[in-house]
Parts: sequence; C-alpha cells; structure tokens
Amino acid sequence: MKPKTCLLIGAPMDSGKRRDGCLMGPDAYRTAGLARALRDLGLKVVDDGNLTPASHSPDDASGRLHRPQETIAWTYRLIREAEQAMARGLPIFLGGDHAISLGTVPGVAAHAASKGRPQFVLWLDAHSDFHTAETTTSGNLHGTPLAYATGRKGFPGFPKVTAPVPEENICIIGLRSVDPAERAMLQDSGIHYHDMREIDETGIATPLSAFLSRVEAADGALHVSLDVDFLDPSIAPAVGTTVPGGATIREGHLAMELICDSGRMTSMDMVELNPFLDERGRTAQAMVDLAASALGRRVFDRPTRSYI
Ligand code: 5AB
Ligand code: MN
Ligand code: MN
Ligand code: MN
Repeated sequence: MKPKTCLLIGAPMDSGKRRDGCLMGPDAYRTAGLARALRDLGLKVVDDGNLTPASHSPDDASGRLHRPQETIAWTYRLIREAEQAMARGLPIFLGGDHAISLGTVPGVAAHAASKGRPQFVLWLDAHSDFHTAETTTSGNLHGTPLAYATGRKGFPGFPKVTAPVPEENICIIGLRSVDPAERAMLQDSGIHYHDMREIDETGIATPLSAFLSRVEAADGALHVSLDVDFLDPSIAPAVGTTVPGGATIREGHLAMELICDSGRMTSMDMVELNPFLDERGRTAQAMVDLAASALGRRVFDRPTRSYI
C-alpha cells in the first residue's frame, strides 16, 4: 500500500473566543515533533506552513458576537484550502481554536460530495459546539461549528454550506458541558452523542466502534475533530475551557487506535491548544502522541479489526 501523505496545515485562528493564545498552536505542535513522529511511522509528511484569513473589514467591539468578520474571513479561506487539500493527501489542520472547523468540516465535506462519498464527523470534545451564531450566549464562535457544518440557519454573513453533513453521520464523544439551547437542539437532532457518564459506564470503545462500523458500512470519509478539552485537564491543562472529568490518556489513545484500525480517517483537526497556558509543552506533546496513535503508532501489532 502506498504510504499516506499527511499534510500539516497551520490555521493560527484566534478569533473564535476571547482568551488569546491559540494562534501559537501550530508552532507548538511543530516544536513537539509532530512531523518527525509521523515520519517515524513511515508516512510522508508535507508541512504547508500557516494559512492567513481572507481580507476582511476590521471587527469592532460593538456586537454580540466576538470578532465575527475575522472568523468569517478565516471560514472562507479554510473551506477552500480544506477542499483542495483533500485531493493531495490526509490534511491535519493545526489550530487555532475550534472555530477553524467552521471551515475545515464544510471544506472536506464538499470534497467528499464531489466524489459521491458520504462524509462522517467524529467530534471529541467536552462541549457540543452546537450553538448557532444566534443562540450563543457567550458570543464565542468556537462554540458553533457543528451547527454550521450541518447546515443550520443562524449564520448571517458566513459562506453558504454547499455539502451539509447529515446529522446522523456525526458522533460526539466526551460531553460534560452543554448549554441549555444546545441541549434542546441536540436532543431534537439526529446526532449521536455520548457524555462522560456513558464512557464511564460502557468504556469508550462501545460507542466509538458502533460509529466506526457505520462509517465502514457506508464507505464514508471520516473527519476527526479533536478538541484539547476532550482530555482531562490534569493531563491537558493548555486550554481556555477546561472541564474536569475528561478522558484519560488511555481513553484518548484507545480512541485513536480504534480510529486507525478502522482505516477510515481522511482528515483531522487538532484544536484549542493554547500554548500560553501549557506546562513545559506537555499538552502539545500529548496531542502529538494522540495524532501518532491515530496514524499507526503501536506497542505491538494487532490484527486490524473489522467493524462490520
Ligand atoms: B469549544 C460554551 N458552550 O458557547 C460557549 O472549546 C463553550 O470549542 C464553548 O468546545 C466551548 O461559549 C467551545 C460555554
Ligand atoms: Mn470544541
Ligand atoms: Mn465542544
Ligand atoms: Mn471544547
């Protein structure tokens, strides 16, 4: 089999929330040795450097939303870049805050649609990020990408989503902080969602393997969006939105190992890392190690699982 080409695409977007620092994320992943870790697995790695937003009018502090113009400009840029990158390899989008997924998910989904392939999304996060720009109470657009990518209304000024991801093709794992408006919309949606209580009770493999089986059965493309706050703050402190009770390092790695075994992952986001809040780079390192597991790092080889 031809080795996959991994494309490292830096998206130092920091406009999706108020606390600054995620713009340093791409370089922290580089410093923690992401390219080397993937090359050690026999993969070809191309680092595309960092993107910049499309030109935009300046944001002022008057509105309810935080820095909407800059976020919209990033979204235009990322949709285009993500769609084009899919033709060249497996893009790993290095955030930046989670608002990068306003662009990455619709971009990769547009590519899948052009190939007649269904797009699936695995969202590993403490939060559901299912607000619209109208329901968000914080005004922070990093809490909105899943609603946008599924084609919900309530995003004035944003590009039209040409290939909305069907709700049934989305699985969220790790939930422990969901706002009332999001909860109502989620319960009324076709999204599969699993909170930390369920992970405690069943283990992470149960809902994840069920989801991966559905991706396999549909011959789908799989985008994995990994928010640092999916992990417990004790192992991943470098994020502005820590919530106690997150995934352990082994739950994180098992998730990545199962994703790798499925052979289905076609694109990935690594988001919300704020290196300004890190302790000697350990969160950046944990994220790099997880990416390596998702792309094949193993202690011992095991037979690849079939999910059918
Ligand atoms: B993250 C909150 N729901 O809307 C909001 O880190 C948090 O990308 C959003 O998951 C967290 O501001 C966004 C309270
Ligand atoms: Mn998130
Ligand atoms: Mn979330
Ligand atoms: Mn989150």
